[in-house]
Amino acid sequence: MDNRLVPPPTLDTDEGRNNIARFGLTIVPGVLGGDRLKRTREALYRAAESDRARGRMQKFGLDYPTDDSNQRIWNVLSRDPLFEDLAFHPMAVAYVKAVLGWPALLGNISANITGPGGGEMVLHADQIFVPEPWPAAPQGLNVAWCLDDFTEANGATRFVPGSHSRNRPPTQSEQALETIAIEAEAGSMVVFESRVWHKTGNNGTPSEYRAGVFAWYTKPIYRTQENWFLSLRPEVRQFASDDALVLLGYKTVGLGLVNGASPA
Ligand SMILES: O=C(O)CCC(=O)C(=O)O
Ligand SMILES: [Fe+2]
Repeated sequence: MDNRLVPPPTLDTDEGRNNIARFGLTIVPGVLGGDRLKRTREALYRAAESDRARGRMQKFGLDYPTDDSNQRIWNVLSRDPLFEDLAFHPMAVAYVKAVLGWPALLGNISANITGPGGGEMVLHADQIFVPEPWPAAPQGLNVAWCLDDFTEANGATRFVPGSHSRNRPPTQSEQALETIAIEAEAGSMVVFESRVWHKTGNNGTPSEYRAGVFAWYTKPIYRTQENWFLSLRPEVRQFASDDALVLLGYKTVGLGLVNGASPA
């Protein structure tokens, strides 16, 4: 009997799809490495530092209201082209197509940095806005890019094993359920479907920061969390691939039309 709660990392996409069906998630190791990982990490920490210096530091609605210890950097797509490479990474898009179907939308791509003493987040499922009863299939997919190692100690995302199969959000009393850390090396992608109950962990380390970039995709009937038409840096659309235009809502069928036709 295989009692694993978190599947071992795999580069095999069929195995990854099976992992998502069975565990709610899969870990893809070493997608970013070497200089690319270093530069992406530096770009994120630079954006975070700039937000702090300009008094633009933000948090997330699902952080506890009394806790400002985690820093959210919204819409990283508009902060540096390196994040376009994450949002539209062929491996991420392949999982989106396999799990959600196509077309799909990029709801947002934002980062969460937790530092020493950083607090945990409210336990939630990302498809919180979907009216109940939930359809039998996930309505979204989150691709978490680990720019630092994600460890139990430094606040790795934690989840409730099997929660995706409950097909509903957690209740108040279920906030206290036991969670497991999703540990993954820097450069990994953690792909989890939108019904998984999860949260940022507590960062109990004296000096470690844990940066994750969360690319959130949905089926195309849902409104994007970020309003790309207002906030996207124009070059992203100008140089976007066909898949990226679909994900941003510029190339569309049936919904989001301009005078009855796809805008791009
Ligand atoms: O920071 C984390 O580990 C989790 C973030 C998260 O749950 C989210 O962005 O929806
Ligand atoms: Fe989440």
